[in-house]
Amino acid sequence: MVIPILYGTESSPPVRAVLLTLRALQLEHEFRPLDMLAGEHLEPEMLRKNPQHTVPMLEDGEACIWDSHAIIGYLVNKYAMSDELYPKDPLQRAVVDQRLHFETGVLFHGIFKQLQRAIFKEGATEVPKDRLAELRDAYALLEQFLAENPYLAGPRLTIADFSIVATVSTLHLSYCPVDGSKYPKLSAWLARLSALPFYEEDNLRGARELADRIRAKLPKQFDKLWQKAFEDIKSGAGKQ
Ligand SMILES: N[C@@H](CCC(=O)N[C@@H](CS)C(=O)NCC(=O)O)C(=O)O
Repeated sequence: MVIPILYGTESSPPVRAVLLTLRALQLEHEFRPLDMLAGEHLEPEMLRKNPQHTVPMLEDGEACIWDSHAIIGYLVNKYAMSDELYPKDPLQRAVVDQRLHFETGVLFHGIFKQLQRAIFKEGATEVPKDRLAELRDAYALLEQFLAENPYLAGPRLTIADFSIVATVSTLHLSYCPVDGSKYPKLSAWLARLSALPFYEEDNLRGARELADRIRAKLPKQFDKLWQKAFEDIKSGAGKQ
């Protein structure tokens, strides 16, 4: 039997969104790690499979699918026993899709990638204030998304939670801890997700690895708040 192959690196938030989805589906798969710093994702064979050279990339038989949001929707559509993680009901699906687009446009490309550029390409040694303000605005929006429900797209866990927790946990551990006094629902949601079985293996390990690299570039901002963020996420503090 051919099993899906996931290419990527655990430090990448969108790769971890796929790992969380694969785990929820209990889907047998192979993980093929790519050394991005060595440019393995740019090898001709990989470019043939994904000319956009991004990870995650899923190979399922003859098909190559990239962009984490396309991958996790596909995995549920094709392999899930029910549509709970990605509801078929048009309105419920629209809410999940809105959250997924929020992850792509606002959290990942709008904020996370800009922060990465500032730190790793432009040599900033502190989180730029305007970026920090954008990140806090995004946290405030997520707090509103969670106003009525324990999960981002309603009463049940969906792929929107997997996609957003992979990025938010990274931002939380590296650039700006989610302050529970300002964002109590977001903080409780993070703790709720961090209590998932295998969360450490599927998300936290890679998030920590990346956060360690980022924080090494931000010596002044490695303070008690960051330490607390690490301890809380490990102990599941605030879980509800
Ligand atoms: N929106 C895409 C983002 C993918 C992305 O930019 N991944 C980064 C790693 S976190 C990457 O592959 N960078 C290498 C490159 O673009 O060449 C997704 O959700 O899959």
